Amino acid sequence: MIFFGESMELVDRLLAGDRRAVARLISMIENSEPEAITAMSLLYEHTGNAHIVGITGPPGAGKSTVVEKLAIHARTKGKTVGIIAVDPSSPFTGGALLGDRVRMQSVSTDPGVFIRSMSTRGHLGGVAKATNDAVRILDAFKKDIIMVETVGAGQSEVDIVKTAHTTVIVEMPGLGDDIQAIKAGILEIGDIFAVNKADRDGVERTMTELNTMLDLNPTRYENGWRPPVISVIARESKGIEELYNKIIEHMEYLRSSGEYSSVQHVRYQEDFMDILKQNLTTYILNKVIDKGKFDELVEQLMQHNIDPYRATDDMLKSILGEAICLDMNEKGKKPKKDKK
Ligand SMILES: Nc1nc2c(ncn2[C@@H]2O[C@H](COP(=O)(O)OP(=O)(O)OP(=O)(O)O)[C@@H](O)[C@H]2O)c(=O)[nH]1
Ligand SMILES: [Mg+2]
Repeated sequence: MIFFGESMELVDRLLAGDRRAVARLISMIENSEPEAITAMSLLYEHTGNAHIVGITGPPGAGKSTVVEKLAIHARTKGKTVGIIAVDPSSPFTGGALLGDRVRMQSVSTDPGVFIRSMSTRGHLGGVAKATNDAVRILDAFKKDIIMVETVGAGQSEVDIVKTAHTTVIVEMPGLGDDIQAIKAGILEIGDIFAVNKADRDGVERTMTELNTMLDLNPTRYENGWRPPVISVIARESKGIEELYNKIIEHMEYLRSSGEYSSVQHVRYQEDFMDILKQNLTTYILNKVIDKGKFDELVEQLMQHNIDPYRATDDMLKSILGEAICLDMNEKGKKPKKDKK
């Protein structure tokens, strides 16, 4: 348990550049410690400066390698870097070859780089919210570019990249027929497509396919940014400078076109909504536990004395004092069919 003064001290240390304070606060977020909220609230005024880059794509496409090389390149440009990997199998958590991990370690000893992996398990408020908080912490920690790596598979990954300014999709050649299905979802969210492992066969074909699919569906960018498709050999740092330049170009485009404010609108809206949802859920669930009515209703459900919709309505009515189940008529019952 830490108190207000301690939260304040933690934030002061973080703002003064203490890496251990950053690690501690992210852990508090991961463990859903209520005291973390005080710290996050105090941090808030120091956030809003970082360029947030989502890096996603299929498993093993080379996302971590791309992230690492981008970080090295960004450092040569004098930028500080924060990296968050939301993936249990990522090299950051030790799932990959030793060689990758050693290289990661060399980046992580650079005081201008902060790397953190986040487990996808066990977040009461959802992994997207925990990640957003971690991003904000690194933002307040004055990292210029924050990269968030996720495996592009489920909804939570999409939620995470929704809050990025620039989303890079890392692809690789040779995904076969599955590629159409995979791409359908990612075309909507990608600002830049990096086809990695260009040292292998089939990179041209993958690039052509991506370009064709982008051209088939130009509504998203007809008046603005057309997502570029570039080839990369991350392992050899080839194409990394071009990728980095595209990321910077995209940010400049966002600012000069005014799209930045609509991206920010979505980011702040999602963020606010996440916190609202989490607090509301906690509030309601605490009441459910307090009232002890939950078990009673489960019993009735088992007896088929009540249906789950009606049970939810009853439960919420007893907590909030009003019906919020909109499908029910004014008596709170389904209308009976007229008998003929
Ligand atoms: N041939 C080739 N292999 C590469 C290249 N870049 C990365 N790899 C290898 O691909 C494998 C996966 O790379 P990662 O960077 O861990 O890929 P990832 O997308 O982060 O993987 P997950 O996080 O597990 O989904 C590793 O063995 C890398 O060494 C490349 O440009 N060419
Ligand atoms: Mg990875």
